[in-house]
Parts: sequence; C-alpha cells; structure tokens
Amino acid sequence: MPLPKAELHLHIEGTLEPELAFELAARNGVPLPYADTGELREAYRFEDLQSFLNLYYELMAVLRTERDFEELADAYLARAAAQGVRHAEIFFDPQAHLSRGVAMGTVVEGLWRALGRSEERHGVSTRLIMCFLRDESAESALETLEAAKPYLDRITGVGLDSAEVGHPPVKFREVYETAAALGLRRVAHAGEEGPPEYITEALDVLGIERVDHGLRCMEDPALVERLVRDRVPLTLCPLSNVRLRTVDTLADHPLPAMLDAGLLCTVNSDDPAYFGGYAGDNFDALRETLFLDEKRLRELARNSFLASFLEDDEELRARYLAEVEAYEFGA
Ligand code: ES4
Ligand code: ZN
Repeated sequence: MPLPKAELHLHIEGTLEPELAFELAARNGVPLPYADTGELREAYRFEDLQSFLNLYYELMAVLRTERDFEELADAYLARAAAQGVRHAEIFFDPQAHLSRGVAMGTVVEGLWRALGRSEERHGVSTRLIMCFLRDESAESALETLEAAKPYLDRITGVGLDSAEVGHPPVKFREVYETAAALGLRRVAHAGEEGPPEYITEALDVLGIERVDHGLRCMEDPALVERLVRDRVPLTLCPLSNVRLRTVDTLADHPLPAMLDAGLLCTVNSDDPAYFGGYAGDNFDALRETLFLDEKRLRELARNSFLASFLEDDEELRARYLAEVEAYEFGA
C-alpha cells in the first residue's frame, strides 16, 4: 500500500498521456505533427520551461469537448489513486482553451464530471484551482476571472503559471485582489526559473497562501526565515525540476536542505505525463536518490495535508492525517 498523500501541484493538461492524445486527436479530427506515440515521446526532451510549454500548449489542441476533459481528469484520478493520492488540488489553464474557442463551461463542466464522482469512484477528494497565464496580459486574466463567475462554486482558488521570467507577480495585483474579494484562495508559481524576489512579491502583493515551486528561495536566507516563520507551504516538483533543468540531477535537488531549514515542503508531480512520473513516482525517486528515510517521507505526506485547502472540511483533513500517522512502511 502506498503512503497516503495529497497532490497540490498538478496541471490537469499536463496529465495528457501520448496514448490519450492520439485517441482524442483521432476522435476530434485534430491533426498532430507526430507519426505515433513513440515519435511524440521523442519530443519530451526539454531544454527549459519554455521548450516544455511549447509542446504542452501544442498538444492541448486535442482537448475539445466536455467528454475529453472528463476522460482526461478521470484517467489522472485513477493513476493518482493507485499511487496513494487521497486528495488532489488540480490546476487548469482556461486561457489556453478559451483562445482555441473552447468555452469555460466546456472545461469546467467536463472536469467536474470526473471530479464530482472521484471520491466514490477513486477514493480521492478534489479541489479545482484556476490558473492565469502570466505571459498573457493582466486584462486577459481579469476577463478570465469574469468568465469563471458562473462556476465559482466549483473553483476553490486561483494560481499563476506559464513562462515566469519577465512576468513578475505585480502584473496581476488587481486580478488577485478581485479573486480574494470573491472568496478564492490564492497560490502562484514563483521561484521556479524566476528569482527569489518574485516569491517575496507574490507573498506581499498577491497575498498568496502557498508558493508553487519556490525552489529559488534558498538563494535568500531572509526569505527562507520568513517562509519558515510564517509556515508558508511550498509545492515542490522534483522530477519536473530535473526535466526542465532547474536542477542538474535529482541528487542535486535542494529538498533535503529545504526540510533541514524547517520549510514546509510538499512533493508533487506538476505535469506527470511529460516529466516521467506521478506523485508516488516522485516520492520513490526521492527515497532512492536522496535517501530520504521514513521519518522524512512521513513528514512530506503530513505536510501535504497540512498545506491543502481543506479548511472547509477539517474532519476529512484529520482523517487523512491519521492515515499518515498510522501508515506502516513496507507493509
Ligand atoms: C508548468 Cl512546470 C510549469 N511551470 C509553469 N507553468 C506551467 N504550466 C504547466 N506546467
Ligand atoms: Zn506547475
């Protein structure tokens, strides 16, 4: 039985496996510039974040109908459940679909068909987090939030993703203020490729409650001290960092140093179809390569539930935390 955990950094579009991409391409009559899944997989050699994003946005063309989004999410939830994920807070990128003529309702209703049945079917509770693309304008983000208004009962929070460098958090001050006024939780990618100053700015200007990645906080001791003091969770994605060359190898990953510094770290999969593994695979890689012991692994699992947006169901959080404490490794 795998260690129970929450997944807090997962782009649903990044769970599109090559097999499903080809199936949806055929069903929707969308041409793909790859002969087969093997050739597509060959394209999964990334230089940096942008080279990955180019393929990520290209492949989304196959997602067109509610049923497509439902199948995408259901396939992810099945895989996540098999790797011990008990709770998933799932990002989606509405602008990447709206710009292709796919309506907000198609995306949200489609995802909801899978999420609404997930507890019963997969034993995984879920939340949805809508991300703004930071390489698009602030006006576009505001329009996206406006388009989401009919669906806010299904959306727990907002996030910020896509190309980071050159797109500082301050650009999105207004949309985050509006989101907060609507009662939405706030997170943002910061310090993945961008500098530690972006993390500080996202905390100060956007009022984020959790930092996605946040890896580069380690370059700023005063920031580390603040994150530790304020118990701000970081959603790390080790296999993503290796594939996007944010770290040289997994053995060089700062996660052990970050835990030693007292940071509230969690382990997540980011875009598992592209980066070589789901949540459990990330845990396994850390155990094998960084020699994390059972105490550390349990801490990471505990952190994932502590960092989750389960304030609306503390009973469920307590049950998950009890599962983590009761877990027997090797059983
Ligand atoms: C992403 Cl790894 C990563 N970073 C920033 N934005 C993203 N969107 C999907 N995956
Ligand atoms: Zn991400």
